[in-house]
Amino acid sequence: MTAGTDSRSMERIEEKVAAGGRLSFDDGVALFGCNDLIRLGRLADLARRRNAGDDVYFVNNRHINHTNVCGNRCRFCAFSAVEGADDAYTMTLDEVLERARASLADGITELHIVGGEHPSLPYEYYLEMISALHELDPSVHIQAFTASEIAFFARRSKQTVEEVLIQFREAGLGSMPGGGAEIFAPRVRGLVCERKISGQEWLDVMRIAHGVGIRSNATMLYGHVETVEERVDHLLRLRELQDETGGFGSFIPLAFHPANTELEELKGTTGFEDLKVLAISRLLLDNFANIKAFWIMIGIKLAQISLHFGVNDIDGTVVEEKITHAAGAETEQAIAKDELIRLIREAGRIPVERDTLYNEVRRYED
Ligand code: V47
Repeated sequence: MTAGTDSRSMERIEEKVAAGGRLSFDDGVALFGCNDLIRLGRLADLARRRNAGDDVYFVNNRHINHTNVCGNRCRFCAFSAVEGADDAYTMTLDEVLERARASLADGITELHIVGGEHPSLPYEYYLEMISALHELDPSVHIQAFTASEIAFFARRSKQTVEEVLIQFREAGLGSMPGGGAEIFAPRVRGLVCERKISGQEWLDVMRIAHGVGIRSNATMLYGHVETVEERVDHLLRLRELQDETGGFGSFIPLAFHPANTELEELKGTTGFEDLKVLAISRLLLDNFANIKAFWIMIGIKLAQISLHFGVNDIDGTVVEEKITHAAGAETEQAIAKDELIRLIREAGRIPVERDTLYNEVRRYED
């Protein structure tokens, strides 16, 4: 334990959690000051069992990153490229459809689509993409476009965020992924993503999405220039919005990967830190049913261990991942369903294939 968090403070937090009480900002900071990882894990595991039970979810999905051209040029991002650069790419609608079609045979239930904020692609490109994917197989859920992309589409098409969301919903958009949140604090955004929408705007887009019936996820990019206080502030602002709308399906902490980014001098996160962030997220986000480990970012072995540190969702089969791999991720790009089932079983939990909205697709009990 660090000097900041004595055993007495931990006992007080443990009593609060055991009684089902809500943790404060100061409790959150104290938890980050605790280096007794097993103690944190045990507490998060208690909260996990109470909020989510023993089922561990995974989804049979495919990611598609249609373009890497982006005007935001975030300093933590190795994926984005300037229009016209050698490494810039933009898929045609046929290329997007071809990727989706190739995965339908594998029984995917979700397409997860995020890309750069391309300064010159027409608004219709995105709308047609969603319509065409929806027509290809209406039973596949389309989870697409971060809050930042949606705000960008609204600016480009000179419409309100609500109008844009309704058009996409009508075209076949099912829900939104949680990216683009980074860290809400203006200080951090000024340092790492000054052109991106503000933290407040991100929350406002999500509030509007939830209001028109589009559920979403939430993320936090950690391990770069943020302080512990800024992490806690981020988590509590998400908790506050979830109290208001109930529209978040899951929370995913994203471990910063520095290679090929403008923050390359920073070290990547450690396994210790990754587990700590997952456990504390479970403890602070008492109104989020699902805390998800994105195995692509923290590795499949740590993702398995995280099932005893507050996590109850291990994300998906993924198939193709470009954002973290551009930044030096050494994980595979895909994992077979059978392997996810084996990992979850070995951790003593029940594998449950889910759809995007957490409806059960198939339970794998022994
Ligand atoms: O918005 C960018 C992050 C996000 C780096 O909703 C980086 O289920 C680490 O949001 N190192 C995109 N992270 C991915 C994302 C996501 C992933 C999995 C599941 C879900 C979900 C959402 O990746 C970006 C940004 O926050 N990111 N660069 C990097 N170098």
